[in-house]
Amino acid sequence: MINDKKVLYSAMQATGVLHIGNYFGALKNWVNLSDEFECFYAVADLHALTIRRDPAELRRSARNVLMMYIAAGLDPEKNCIYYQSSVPAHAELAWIMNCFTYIGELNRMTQFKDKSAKHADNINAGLLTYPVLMACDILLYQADVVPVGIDQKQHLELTRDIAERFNGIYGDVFTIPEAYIGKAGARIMSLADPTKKMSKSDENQNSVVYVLDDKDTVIRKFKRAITDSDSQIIYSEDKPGIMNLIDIYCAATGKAPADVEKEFDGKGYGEFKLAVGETVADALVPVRERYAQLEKDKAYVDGIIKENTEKASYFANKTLRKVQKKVGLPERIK
Ligand code: ATP
Ligand code: LTN
Repeated sequence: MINDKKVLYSAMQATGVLHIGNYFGALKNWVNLSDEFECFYAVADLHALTIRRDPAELRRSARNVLMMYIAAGLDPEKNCIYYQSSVPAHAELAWIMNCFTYIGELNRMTQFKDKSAKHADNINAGLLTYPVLMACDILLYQADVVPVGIDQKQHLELTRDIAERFNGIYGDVFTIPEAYIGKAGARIMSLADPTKKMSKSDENQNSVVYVLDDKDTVIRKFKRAITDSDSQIIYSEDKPGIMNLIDIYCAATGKAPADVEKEFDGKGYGEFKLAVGETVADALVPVRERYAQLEKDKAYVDGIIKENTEKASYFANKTLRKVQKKVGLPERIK
């Protein structure tokens, strides 16, 4: 507990600029949590290093994610927004917790298996120990709840296992976190292949709608979205392309799929795609405007980063010192 509130922790990898899946599926839902929880949101830039990156591109995407947090409406006075790499306690605890995690556990992680298959020429140790660093992100802040997508649930279960193992040996050092599955955030699929999720790292730019895309680009991408050859707007597993567009429309308007079916009854795909494109583009306008302001105000953003890094470091170091003491590392002489 911090300030009598439960602690909430989440992060996004700095692997590219954010898209509407990140926004509607995660970020937009985070905005309403800051009254109930003491919230920490990191930009996971260390995690992004598991894949070879251009240094300038990594720096840009880390800054993009951080500013996007604020532009989406996370108040940086209430939410601690920071770069993971700026709080060295993450990397320090990760070494210690690596020694409490079994290779067998890490080998079983489906993300490791998927990413190893995708990057067969670079199966580095970081890819394997990725979930340990993620566990440390969470455990350092004694987080109670962690909002994550379904793909990260296995990592959260591992986090609990490692924390319980450590607590079993040394006493109650870590809070055992729970996955927080809030109001169902839509899982948004690729516009080019509605069986695949929309992803930052997708090479096909037309399959992904970025939060910073301008109105014309958003509309053009939706016009080109892959659908079936039928013409009825029905929410059905048999029509994954249309189902995805209905989900996106619902996420942008707050409507239910049944209402959307009624609204577009008797209308064609062309009209529907245009409506989705316009609605999404309009929903993104305030975020884009706020982002543009932040881009101009470097001093303001830098000030936020400095303050929040200090706040994060304070809580992280408290846990790290406790762990170091428990395992028997020498006390640091100040
Ligand atoms: P990458 O391509 O690098 O895997 P990503 O676009 O899948 O990136 P993450 O950094 O893994 O994004 O996820 C950040 C957050 O956004 C997570 O909470 C995740 O659940 C959510 N998210 C990512 N993609 C989608 C999507 N297509 N639909 C809904 N939520 C999503
Ligand atoms: N692995 C997560 C990003 C992430 C995270 C975290 C999420 C890094 N550290 C801590 C929650 C808590 C992802 O790929 N979405």
